[in-house]
Amino acid sequence: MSYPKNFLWGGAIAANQAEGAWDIDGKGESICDHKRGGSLKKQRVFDKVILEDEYYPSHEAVDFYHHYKEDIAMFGEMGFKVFRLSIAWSRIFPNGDETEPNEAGLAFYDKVFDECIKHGIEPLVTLSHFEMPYHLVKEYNGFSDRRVIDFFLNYTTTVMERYKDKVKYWLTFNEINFATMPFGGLTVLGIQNENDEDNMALRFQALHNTFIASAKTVVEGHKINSEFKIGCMLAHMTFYPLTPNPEDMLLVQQWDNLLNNFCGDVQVKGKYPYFMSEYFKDNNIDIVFEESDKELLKEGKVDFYSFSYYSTNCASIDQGREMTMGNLMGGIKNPYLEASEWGWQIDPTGLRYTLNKLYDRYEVPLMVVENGLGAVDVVEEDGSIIDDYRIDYLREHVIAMNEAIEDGVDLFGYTMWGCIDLVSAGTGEMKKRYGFIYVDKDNNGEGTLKRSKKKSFNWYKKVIASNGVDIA
Ligand code: P53
Repeated sequence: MSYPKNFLWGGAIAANQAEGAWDIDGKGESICDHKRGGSLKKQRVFDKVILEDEYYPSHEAVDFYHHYKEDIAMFGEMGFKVFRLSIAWSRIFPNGDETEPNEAGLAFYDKVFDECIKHGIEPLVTLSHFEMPYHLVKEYNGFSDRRVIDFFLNYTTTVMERYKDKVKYWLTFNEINFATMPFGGLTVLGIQNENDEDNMALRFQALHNTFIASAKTVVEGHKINSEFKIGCMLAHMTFYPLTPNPEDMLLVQQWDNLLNNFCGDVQVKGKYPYFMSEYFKDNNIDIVFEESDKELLKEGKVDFYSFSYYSTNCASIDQGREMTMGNLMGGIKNPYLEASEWGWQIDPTGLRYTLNKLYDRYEVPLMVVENGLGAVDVVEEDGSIIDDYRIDYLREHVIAMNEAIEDGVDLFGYTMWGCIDLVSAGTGEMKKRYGFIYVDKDNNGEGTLKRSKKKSFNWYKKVIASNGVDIA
């Protein structure tokens, strides 16, 4: 086994899926606060105005806002070296376009980071995890308006300045590459067009503006503290050709370029890749670059590449194949893989492949900042939760990462997604659970919010204590 000595083991959450306290201490509404609960079969409804009688899972979530001490203590008990969380932008700038921050919001994260430090845990902060203040959607149509770049910079420099001695690791935009697909328009970029129609040209322009916001954050961050490590974050979508048909292979390459390599190249290499020119031409997209943009992208290259990895999918030019729900991509079922109850195909070997592929392309340190199994857990009579299926999933991925490290990949950390149960981003459910820590709450919002350890809690504790050796 060969995990490096200072490997960053830990877990990850996002503010909107865990904190709750959606309108407390001056917090403004964010995009997520407008989403109702759904399920695998029922899409989440987005209400432009929050309705009295509807249930919005983010409003209370698992109330990390009031339980953070207890939760971080449990992460400490597991031996976490790192804890990934996001700052809710609308806690700091409730509308997004104010000039002065909300002190109560800043004070909350001071307490959270102090608690992490007390337990020897390094915080890793996502600056934007699907959480733009909703006011910026309504008034500016999100990042389609360049003024939002300045609002974002005001927010990021405020928090980086405030926490410069407490936080060293930062990520700019969560799963930024979702913006290459229509559903990322609102989620990542904050664009909401009439009738919710997708406007491709506007979406790719907004993505460009988001790249600029990210690059400027990197540049300013390094000025605030030269020790900062600032990364990008992508939902890596790994595809295999369904058959040896060369057309399938070509399709994989084209999807990989658009869905993964485009955003990765801009943020790591600091320039638009050659293959996007043809795509833009074919789709009548003409990206407006302001004078200094090219230079900025070059200056604002990230220090490391991070990504989420849950599953893989197949691609085939023959459209009639059975689809899975994995990665919202409508990929095709792989006959060699099992899927989770939510249709996400489980593929640890694909993680080793993906790590090698990314390291070959970028030659920068990599971090897996999301990975895990969303599953239904059963609480036994005596209160125990025997989640062997989760342990099996994680063990296989821990082995795959180890193999990638042996292959020579520079992988420096791993944060398991949803280390404490939280609201699912895709479906809004509580019952799609990821945690080592169970939270007593159901899909309708009922429950005591009491925390308890699952079997995987002690398993992960051993994994960390042995630095990835004791994985039985
Ligand atoms: P949930 C879809 C596909 C891959 C990653 O997802 C995704 C999504 C969005 O649902 O998002 C990331 O909760 C995201 C997290 C999210 C996690 O994956 O749908 O960064 O916010 O919770 C898992 O099971």
